[in-house]
Amino acid sequence: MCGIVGAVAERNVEAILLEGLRRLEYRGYDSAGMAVVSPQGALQRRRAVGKVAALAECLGDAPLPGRCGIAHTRWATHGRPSETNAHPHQSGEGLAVVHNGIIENHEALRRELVADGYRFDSETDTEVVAHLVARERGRHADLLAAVRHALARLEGAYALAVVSADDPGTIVGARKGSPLVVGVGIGEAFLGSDPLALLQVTDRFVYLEEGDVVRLSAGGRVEVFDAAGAAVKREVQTFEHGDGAASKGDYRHFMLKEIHEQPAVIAAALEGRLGERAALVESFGPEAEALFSRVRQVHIVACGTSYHAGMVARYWLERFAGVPVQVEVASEYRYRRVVVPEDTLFVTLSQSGETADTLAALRFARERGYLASLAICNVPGSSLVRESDLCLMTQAGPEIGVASTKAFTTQLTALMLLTLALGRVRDLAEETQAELVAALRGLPRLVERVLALDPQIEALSTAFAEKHHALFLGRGAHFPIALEGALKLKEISYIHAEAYPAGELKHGPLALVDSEMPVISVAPNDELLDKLKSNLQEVRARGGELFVFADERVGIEEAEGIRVLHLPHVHEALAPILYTLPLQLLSYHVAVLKGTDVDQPRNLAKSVTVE
Ligand code: HGA
Repeated sequence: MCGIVGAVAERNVEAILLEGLRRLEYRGYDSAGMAVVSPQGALQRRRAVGKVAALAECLGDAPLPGRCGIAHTRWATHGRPSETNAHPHQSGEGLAVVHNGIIENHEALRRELVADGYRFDSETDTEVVAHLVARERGRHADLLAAVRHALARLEGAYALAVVSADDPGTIVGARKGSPLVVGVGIGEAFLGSDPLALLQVTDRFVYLEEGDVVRLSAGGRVEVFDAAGAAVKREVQTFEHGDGAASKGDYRHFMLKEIHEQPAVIAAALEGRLGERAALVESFGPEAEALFSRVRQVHIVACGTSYHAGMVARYWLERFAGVPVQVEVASEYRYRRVVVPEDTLFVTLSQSGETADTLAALRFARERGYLASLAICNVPGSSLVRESDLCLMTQAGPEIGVASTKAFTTQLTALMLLTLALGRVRDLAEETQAELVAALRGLPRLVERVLALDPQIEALSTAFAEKHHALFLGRGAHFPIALEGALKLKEISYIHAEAYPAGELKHGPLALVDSEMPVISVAPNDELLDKLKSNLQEVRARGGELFVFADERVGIEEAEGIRVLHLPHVHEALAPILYTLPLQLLSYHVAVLKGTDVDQPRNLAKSVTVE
């Protein structure tokens, strides 16, 4: 999704802004732009379609000197990707705006502004903000007052940054529904839609809250005002993950690096949360024990990969904690007339904690009489975390690859902790708790062993490079893993992939199976193994080529038309986590063979902050 960077410094800001945009590239975008107020007090702008490198080239030819500026990477929602639609948007020659989000009443505002004599150059919703602020600037003494009055007219979601030639050395930012952080420097101040954009200049951040407006001015001055307009102090927080997270290290792609980080981040997700023989319920917060003992139902709401994690959790929570569970995608849930039984826990899952639909679902749920809300999230200080009653951080560290990998397996780890915590207060047998705790402790080591199979998985990937379709099969808690495997393949290799519960095969998808349709199946050693084996025979009998990831103990061996990769034996409850890895690696290698943009697949964006 779109990215914002802003800087007011004692030096030229072009390089800072450009580096900030490069660091936001991972989020997915279609065009980029920058506006800087020159030493002579003139506002100048450059924009380019495509990558930040294209903007850099344009700046190489025509630099933007100046100590105050804003920049943006755009992921189009209103108006096609083009130079005219790229941000910053200007009103006249003197004022420029960058915006993340959607202005829902833009049509009405556009009509009003056109009637007032404003000329629109773009098809975007954002341009109304530029003209609105410019109109208000004519009526008020400074940019801050003008932005505040303009905000009062906006409906929808935004993170904004505004500069004006009439207010040199000043940036005004605002957030409502889209994240925005202030980077605190020495004698300089920065703005970013994600702290990662600014780690080259600072590690100290103020996370703006809903409705906040901020003014950055010369000398590093930062003034924050809340939604009511009162000056407020917001805590300055130090970013703990270091800047290494934003570099690929020795890996060819962020995705590969993040896949290989999984043993470490799963261990981090468990750290301090396991006792000798049981999970520590208080990891979910001091009130968790009292709340969890009242839980009689769980509703899980999420999007994309996080939704698949929620689907796995349903199997775990029902089996080990004995609670009924509903799992739903947030974009559907938020528009449904949900019936909430008494004492239902509302759980949201999101890597970024800013996923627009999930956040809206949480806000919608607040009015529905849930017992409490729990966010399982990777970004501390994110909106989802701040607005939920309880939270559990997944500790995956920044995830840059658009296709989620380590965020998913750490979500699953966190959900197993939730299962154990709810199980504990609901009398799950102590022996079972101890067995699962021991299995969790051994999980990072097993994940390392699966990663060591990478060369074999890479060898398998050659069979997919020329294919146009693939079918993923799984049963029980591995059906969502099959869904996640298909999603990964679609996202980064653009091969059409579908996933089915293996038992559904003969109810339709079997008609698709022939030698051109590779079928991938995960076959852990669980109670459904024999049933799965029969389903695999059904595929073989129709000439389908099978790729099976199987437990080393299940006795599925290679034969004509069946390629088998054996995985180390794992406690069957944790198998969904382990079996995710070969599917991630397979998609990765297929995408590399196909030469796609692995970390930034076409049309997709990281952290989907618009509806
Ligand atoms: N609506 C604006 C910004 C889109 C956005 O935030 N994407 O993530 C546009 O279309 O330019």
